Order: sequence, then structure tokens, then C-alpha cells
Amino acid sequence: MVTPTASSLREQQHPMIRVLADRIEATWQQFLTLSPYHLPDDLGYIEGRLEGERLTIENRCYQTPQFRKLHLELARVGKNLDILHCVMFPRPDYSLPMFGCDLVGGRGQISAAIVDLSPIAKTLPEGYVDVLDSLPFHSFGEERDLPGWGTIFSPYCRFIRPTSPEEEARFVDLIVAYLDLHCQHAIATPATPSQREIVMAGQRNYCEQQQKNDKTRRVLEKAFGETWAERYMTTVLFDLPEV
Ligand code: 18B
Repeated sequence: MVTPTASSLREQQHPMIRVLADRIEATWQQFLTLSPYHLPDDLGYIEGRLEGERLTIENRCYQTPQFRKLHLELARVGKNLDILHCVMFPRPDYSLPMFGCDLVGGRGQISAAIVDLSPIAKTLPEGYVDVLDSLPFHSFGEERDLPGWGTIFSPYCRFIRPTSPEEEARFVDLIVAYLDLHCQHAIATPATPSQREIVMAGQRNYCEQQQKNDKTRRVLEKAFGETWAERYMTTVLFDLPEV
């Protein structure tokens, strides 16, 4: 059997996913000091079956002085469903928002592209708001409505179905602009241990809401069963910070 290399899945995925995965990693390397983050042994590279189709998941995880976990996940179900999932979890001593993005596509078309910097307190820190307000606003042909559990998202959350390669490229640029801003803020932000309780409560709420995404859960349950899907959603995708 050939052992898959870390980038083997990426090469087969939708071009928007490939491009974004490369740019996320390049941005992390540009601004942050990355160390390895170890997932449980059996959860780094995973294969399962969904309705007779193979589900492959590749995880890349790092930690930095400001972030307890940077998670980039690529997944593919047969030839029909390609997914990029990325979340950055700040350490409890850093009062920073949650960066999250998700691309979901099938049969050559991305159906869901979402990005946000989600506040863990009532509002985003002022420095974020100033920069986000100064970014040029682009509208897209198909804007999508947020689901009911999406109470965690900021007013700057964008959720679209890209309608052309130009829109795909523009949305990737937007995601990278949010990521750039976040990395630059994170490295310039001093630790505030006095805010730990607030930060942890905010991250807990973020994770609890994300765990309500039935579309994600359904894909995982079909391939791996309910128990496994629950473990994966609560330990890998949206684990709560330690108390
Ligand atoms: N997600 N997504 O990450 N999800 O993980 N995702 C879907 O066209 C997976 C995040 C978000 O309309 C869909 O409708 C799987 C983060 C929102 O009800 C599928 C994994 C964010 C929706 C998947 C994964 C996020 C959504 C349906 C693990 C935001 C719309 C696609 C690898 C920061 C939900 C479609 C709705 C949709 C699947 C958002 C199939 C398996 C970090 C809002």
C-alpha cells in the first residue's frame, strides 16, 4: 500500500480549495511562529465510507504562542464532495476573536463559501472593526442566508455561493484579508490573563453552536456512525478549551 503524502488529497480537490489551503498555510508561516500540535493518533488521516463512497480526511494542526490550535482540514467524499474547514482557537490568555472558514463543493462547483471573525465577547475588538470597515465591500451574485445556529457570527460574516472563477478568486482574497488582519492583530496583542473566564465562555459558546451544524454532522455520521461523529465534532472540529 502506498502511504499518502500530506498534500495528496489537496492536489485532487477543487481549485478554490487548493488555492485557499496553500494561502492559509503561507499566511500562518508569514506571521506566526508555528509548532506542531498533536491530534489523537487515529485522527490525523482518516478514511471511511459514505453511501459506498470513500470519505478521506486530512488534518494539519499547529500551535503558536497566541493560539492553542490552528486547524486546517481537507476532506473529500468520493468524487462529489470537497471540503476545506479552518478554525483558529486562541489561547485563553488572549482575548481574540475566532477566525473560521468553510468551503463546501461538489461536482466542480463550490456551493458554500463562508468566512468570519466571530467575537467571543459582545463585539469585535476595536482594532478589528476599524480595519474591517476599511476593506472594500464587494457584493457577490448569490449571497446565502445563515442558519439558525449562526448567532455566533459577526456582522462581517460573508456566506456565498460563488458563481464564477472570478468570484471564487475574489472570495479567497477576502478570506486571506480577514486572516492577514487576524494574524497581525494576534501577534501585536498582549496577554490578558484577567479575561480568561470571558474568553473561555466565548469559545465554549462558539463551539456549542458550531456543533449544531447538522450538515456537517450528517456527512460524518453517514461515513463513520453517530458515536464517532460526536467524538470527532467535539474533540477535533470544535473542542472546548480546558477549564
Ligand atoms: N458544511 N463542513 O467543515 N462550518 O466548519 N458550513 C456545510 O451548500 C462539512 C465550519 C457552515 O445552510 C455543508 O449547504 C464537513 C466552520 C455554514 O444549514 C456541508 C466538515 C464554519 C454552513 C458541510 C466541514 C462553518 C455550512 C452544506 C468537516 C464557519 C451552512 C453545504 C470537514 C466559520 C449551513 C451547502 C446551513 C455548510 C460539511 C459554516 C455538507 C463534513 C468553521 C454556515
